[in-house]
Amino acid sequence: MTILLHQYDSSPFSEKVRICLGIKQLSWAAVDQPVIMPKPDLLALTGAYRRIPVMQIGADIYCDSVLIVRELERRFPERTLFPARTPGIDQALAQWTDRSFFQAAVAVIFGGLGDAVDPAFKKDREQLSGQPFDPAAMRAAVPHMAGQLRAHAALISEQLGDGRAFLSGEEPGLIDATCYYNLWFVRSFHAPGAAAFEDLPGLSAWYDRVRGIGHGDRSSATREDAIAAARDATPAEASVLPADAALAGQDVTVAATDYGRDPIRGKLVGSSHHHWSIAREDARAGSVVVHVPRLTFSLTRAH
Ligand SMILES: N[C@@H](CCC(=O)N[C@@H](CS)C(=O)NCC(=O)O)C(=O)O
Repeated sequence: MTILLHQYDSSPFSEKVRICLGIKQLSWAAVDQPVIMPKPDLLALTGAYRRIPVMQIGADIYCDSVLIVRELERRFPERTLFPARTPGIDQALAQWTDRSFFQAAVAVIFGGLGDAVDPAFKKDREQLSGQPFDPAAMRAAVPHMAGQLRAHAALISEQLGDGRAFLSGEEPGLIDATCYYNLWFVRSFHAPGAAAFEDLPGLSAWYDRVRGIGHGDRSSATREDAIAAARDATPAEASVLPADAALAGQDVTVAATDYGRDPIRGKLVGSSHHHWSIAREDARAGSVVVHVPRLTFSLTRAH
């Protein structure tokens, strides 16, 4: 079954996944979704989750880059994302890159762009985050945030200090993708912001090596094709952890706890220490199972 990645090209979290697809040299198809709401074709698959990226394999829908890369490694173990055999700590690194490091990159980009940001985008992101999108405050924060960005990037430079090609050693892995995408985001959307990091020893050469990995064998598919692929497929077998037995088959909601918290409703059909799987029916996509990570999501029994 084809790997479909619901994404848009300017999405940094999608870039994390695209580099992982490149490391594994996989074939996949990009399904481009809108950058702002509404996203009816994405929500037909996820139920409510609006963020990007989302990976679809048949009728299995994987939300959040953290769970997407875990699932890629599970299904396609060749060319491992964990070349140093430290999968736990490598995946834990997302709690750094996707939060404080990402926030510094966002602040440098949008503070630098200032009033050039599209009003519809601003309004959408205010709804997404529940916070005002305030260009003046962002601009005022740029000197501090550029310093933060440099401090984050200096950790990458330090890791490269012994002359290694990639962050784990001579082979690229998930940690290269997770550390790379924030710098890619700044370089791509507010090039002057890259002054905060590009002179750090080893950084630019490593950046070019990670960029050189590429995105694997990319094609594209339409949103209609993706919905048809879900409708024509049967979700993979799932099982629930013994600790979650009381919730098995029950109506639940799961939602992100940081931003874009729209709750996904369905029946709990699978779980592990790392994820929950929710079965739902959709008028267009048929029977699908939506998978979310446990970390940064919550689960509530529906009443
Ligand atoms: N923790 C999520 C964060 C995803 C995220 O914030 N994605 C951005 C785009 S890179 C997003 O969805 N923005 C709002 C939107 O596109 O509607 C992940 O790792 O996938």
